[in-house]
Amino acid sequence: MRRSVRVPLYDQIKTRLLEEIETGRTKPGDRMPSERQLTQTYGVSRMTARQALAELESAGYLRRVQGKGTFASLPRIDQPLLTLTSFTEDMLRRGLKPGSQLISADLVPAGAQVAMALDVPETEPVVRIERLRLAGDQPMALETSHIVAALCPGLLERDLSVQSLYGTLRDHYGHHLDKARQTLEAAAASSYQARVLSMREGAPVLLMERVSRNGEGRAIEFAQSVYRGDRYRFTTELNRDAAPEPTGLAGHQ
Ligand code: 16G
Repeated sequence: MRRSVRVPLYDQIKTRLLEEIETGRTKPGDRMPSERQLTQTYGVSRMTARQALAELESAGYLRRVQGKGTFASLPRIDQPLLTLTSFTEDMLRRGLKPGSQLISADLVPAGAQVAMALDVPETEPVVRIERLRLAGDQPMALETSHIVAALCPGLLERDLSVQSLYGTLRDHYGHHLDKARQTLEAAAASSYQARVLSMREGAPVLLMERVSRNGEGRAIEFAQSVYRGDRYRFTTELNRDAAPEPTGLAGHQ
């Protein structure tokens, strides 16, 4: 290993092992190297090896099983449900490499559901983009975005397998997304979703629908996303407002 002066050794080992897991070269359940093996492979002290493993364990990338050894695992992405962020931003914030595979990009009439979400007539042409979203090489979500074509001329020619959609909408079309309304529900992966997301058919997925609006309240994007149920956990902060006392519950404390 190249001994970098700025990045501590345990951090370099941790990054190596993490890459192995995130790229799928080491699969969940595979045995991880022991402290002793790490000291031999990288020529580091036992303390350094221990620290690398401890950090991976606390980040959920490995599990120690008493008497059996240490095994790789994939943690869930803990996603707050309070801020309007893009997939690219979400992955970067977690130190993961965002990626996309473009499945399809077409110009289609909005149709009833999209028309209602984007406040346009059903015949309005919309750009429909279907992408598989990746963290490293791991499939995380299948996203279908709809944007009114008149709001983004030339969008179909842009390479959205390498560019962020939100970044493109902002930088090339001046659409700053300010707020969004999102719903979340559980479902079972269809055979198509299972194949694309490398899951078993019927495995749990989370369906999200999001309508994002600009500062003037105009609907810019309607997205339908299917997230792997085994890789995501959504977190939200709850405040107890000064809600009105429920009536008719006398006797309940
Ligand atoms: C998020 C959004 C999606 C949007 C995408 C843009 C949900 C739940 N999430 O994943 O609407 O299209 O970010 O990501 O729908 P990008 O800017 O990285 O392309």
